[in-house]
Amino acid sequence: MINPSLMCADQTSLGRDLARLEAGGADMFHFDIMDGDFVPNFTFGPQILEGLRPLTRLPFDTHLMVRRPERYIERFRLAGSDIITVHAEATDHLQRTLVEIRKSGARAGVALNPATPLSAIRHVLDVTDLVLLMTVNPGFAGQPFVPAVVPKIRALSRLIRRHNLPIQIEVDGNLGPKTIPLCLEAGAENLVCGTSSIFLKGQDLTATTQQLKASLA
Ligand code: S6P
Ligand code: MG
Repeated sequence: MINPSLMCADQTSLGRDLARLEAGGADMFHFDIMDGDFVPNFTFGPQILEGLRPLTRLPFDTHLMVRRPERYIERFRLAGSDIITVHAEATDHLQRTLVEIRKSGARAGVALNPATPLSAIRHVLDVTDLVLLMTVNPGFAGQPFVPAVVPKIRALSRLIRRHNLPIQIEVDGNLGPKTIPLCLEAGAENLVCGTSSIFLKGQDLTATTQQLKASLA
């Protein structure tokens, strides 16, 4: 799955970039929501998703980098999110939060920072549809890849296969020509793509998305 991160798009022309990415073969769109507290940056609110929702039928994948994300599930679901992912580090009641996401009608995702062990989600896998393993520390595009996450992807992939769980592994952060093969080989299925692969300076978004798709085929 090719999942472009809209925070890397031209912020004055999100609708235009969405169409270019879809034309290149994007499978879904990744929205990074930041609260200036859990991570030291700000991005979109639900109005942006609501505005873009009529422009495409592709799923909206919402990555909440927000403290106490349980407060915003309904807002982002109503704005058009198909997947809502919360950080295990950001909520006191992770199991309840994931159940609430499913109840809203969205698929429930849980994200882990590079330093957070897999044991943090061991007991919520039955209420999880997607696990997002961060390969950078969240907050910004264009950061260095954390290689220690690769064995974590492999361990999660083994766990999922061993128990035959219907859970997708998503990875996010500095995914480019060198790091994508490592993540795929370890078992990642959903690639959040930013400035390391699709949003390349001066290059056409449709072409870079097509090239990435072709390189994965
Ligand atoms: C980071 C955010 C990500 C970035 C993505 C950018 O906090 O969750 O989704 O947008 O990592 O990609 P890149 O290739 O610039 O690291
Ligand atoms: Mg993200």
